Amino acid sequence: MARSSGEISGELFQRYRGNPLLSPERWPYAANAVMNAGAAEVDGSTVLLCRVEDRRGISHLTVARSRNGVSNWVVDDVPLLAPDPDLPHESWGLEDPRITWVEDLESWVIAFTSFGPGGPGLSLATTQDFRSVQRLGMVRAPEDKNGGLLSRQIRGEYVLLHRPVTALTHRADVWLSRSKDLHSWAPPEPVLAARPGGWWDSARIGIGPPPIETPEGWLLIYHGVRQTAAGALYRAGLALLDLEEPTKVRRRCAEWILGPREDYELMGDVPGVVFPCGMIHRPESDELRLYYGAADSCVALATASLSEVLGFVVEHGEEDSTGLQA
Ligand code: BMA
Repeated sequence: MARSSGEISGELFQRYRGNPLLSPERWPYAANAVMNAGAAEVDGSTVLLCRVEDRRGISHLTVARSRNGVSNWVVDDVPLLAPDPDLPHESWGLEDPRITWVEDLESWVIAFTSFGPGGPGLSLATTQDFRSVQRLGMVRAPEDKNGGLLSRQIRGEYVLLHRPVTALTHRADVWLSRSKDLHSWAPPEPVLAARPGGWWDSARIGIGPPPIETPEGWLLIYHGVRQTAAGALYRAGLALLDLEEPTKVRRRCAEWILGPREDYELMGDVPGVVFPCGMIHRPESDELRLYYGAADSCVALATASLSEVLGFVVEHGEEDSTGLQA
């Protein structure tokens, strides 16, 4: 695959030279922006479930497919998931999907933000083929977003990472909730907190793609926000969560691993945003493909070697001492 100059500079993730992969200009119907796509490998093809913002400002989720995951994208003419007029909590749009294959359900589980007058909440849906979906409804009330399910149960429970904002603390950190049936959920438990002061991830954080299971732990790529005089800067960082107790942060890297730098990340509806929601691991080549929204306008790709990323986070990450205390 053609890679950009990151390869020479020694960065962990290298941007695909053909970025952006998907943009509103090449969409089959009128759209303002295409961004923040969840990713899945389905029958040998890559499926990106894209957040598409229409020209009212309301988002829906539409599938784009590619045999090689980088080019020749074929985009559906109609959304897979669009706001249901009978559901007020979806009336302002569906956003930022994350996709997890859950073996014991023999389904993909899609976690997405459902936005309505009550604020952003977190909803789930399942699919077997990305051609039809079954809604499970809103599972976390506003304000909550950035949800992603782990791919297996832990001690008989599904685990959902998410980002509630509580009226009490006004903090925007990563928490997790557990459920035996994906319908009733135990109260959230804290996982990873925004770091105070001058840090790149000081204003708020949220997961990127659902973490992937590795021998070292759940590999988590998360987004962190810093407020600047020019607005919010969205970057991505790395952490490792304990395999059997994912509230324990085994490692967290100090530096971000991907931040806005290229024109398509710096210019758009919201300049200075990289927002990963999809990740695919290709074991045969050790490759990680990270699909991310850029400047809230298009979808881009960066790749890395999983073993290098794991080596990096184990060597350079520190045990997290900034996590929220329960
Ligand atoms: C977040 C989400 C994302 C968006 C990002 C930057 O709060 O709404 O969809 O990409 O802000 O604007």
